[in-house]
Amino acid sequence: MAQDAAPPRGAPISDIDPFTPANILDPYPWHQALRETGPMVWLSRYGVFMAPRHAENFAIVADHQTFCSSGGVGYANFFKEKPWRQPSMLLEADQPDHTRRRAIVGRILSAPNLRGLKAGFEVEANALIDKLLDQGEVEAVFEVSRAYVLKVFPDAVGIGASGRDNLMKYGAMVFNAFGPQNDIFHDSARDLGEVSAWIMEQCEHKNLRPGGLGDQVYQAVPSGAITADEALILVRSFLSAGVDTTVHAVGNALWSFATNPAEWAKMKANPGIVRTAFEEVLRYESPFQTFFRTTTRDVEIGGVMIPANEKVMLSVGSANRDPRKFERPDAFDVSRNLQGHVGFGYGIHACIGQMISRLENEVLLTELARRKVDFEVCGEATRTVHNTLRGFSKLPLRFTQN
Ligand code: OVM
Repeated sequence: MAQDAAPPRGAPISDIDPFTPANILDPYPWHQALRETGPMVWLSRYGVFMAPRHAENFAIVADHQTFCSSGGVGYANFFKEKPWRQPSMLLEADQPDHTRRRAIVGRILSAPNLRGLKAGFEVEANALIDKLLDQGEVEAVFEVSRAYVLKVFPDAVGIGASGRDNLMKYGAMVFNAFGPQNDIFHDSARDLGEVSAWIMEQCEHKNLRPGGLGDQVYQAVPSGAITADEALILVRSFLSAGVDTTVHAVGNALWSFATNPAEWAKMKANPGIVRTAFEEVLRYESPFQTFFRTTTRDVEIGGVMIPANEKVMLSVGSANRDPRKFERPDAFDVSRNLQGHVGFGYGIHACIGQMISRLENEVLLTELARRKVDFEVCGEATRTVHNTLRGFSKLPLRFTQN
């Protein structure tokens, strides 16, 4: 399993395996252990360096020339092995192509261009809340996170109403594929051919609603800014990255507030704090936990020498709970200073969908708070065993209005 890199001399070594089900379900103790082991730790099971602290996570993503993305942002090194799918034109690309494409998609996903979506999201959120109050007890992953995100996001992109469960299946493959090729990945990839074919069909221009976010990508083709082939794979990015992440974020937000009722009380008293509150959810329970970069040259960081063409693992989850950066990092506190959290990444590859993710989450949380809805965990919550994403597969909640 380990890559072919030689074990480093003098660097701290750990045999912790971040990708066992037990370590996935309970990452914070071993994150802490690794942060205390050193600024860069050699993971002997995988033959990669990992950055457990905030400072190195930040420095690595800031230096996109040394720590590149075209080698893939998962454990697999695309310079040494064939990617499992055609690489993303944004995520798994470097300058200058990345920059050119990002300019187009970034404008489409910018706050001003998304403003028109808010009223519709509010209608959906309120219809959902009516239903939740009617039902009382619900399994929130299915009936809140998925129901809401699978409605509003694909509608915004402009794909059809049927078959949307394929988006969940595809997201599971895409994000598990950033980890090692373990059982978790293989289980998620069982219907790979069928699901990928469905996804690619949705990305065709003729299948996208005129005026939707997907169609807007194709509108950049005639000017020559991007090619039609690029447009297809850029729309695929919407469907790859925009669903599972946000579904997990909604679930993590509900869990964080349900288990920290004093923080929810602050939200009900002042729904205007939703902006910071959602950022705190991303810090406290980061949906996107880990990713990788590939070195383009020999580089020294955190006191270790990393040779060229090696994978480096970054831990968003660990960086966001580093006590060197955040006071009382294990407390969920919507009043804290969140400057520098890396829940949406940082630098030229920072999450391009962050404005629509915020819009979806902020609308739902604002409407729940404004309507003085309370929710508590009313059964056994089950976390997802997932190579990259942190969230729930079952979250029973009881909704009441006070
Ligand atoms: C993409 C893509 C897929 C998964 C995640 C992501 C976190 C991007 O296809 O561009 O960003």
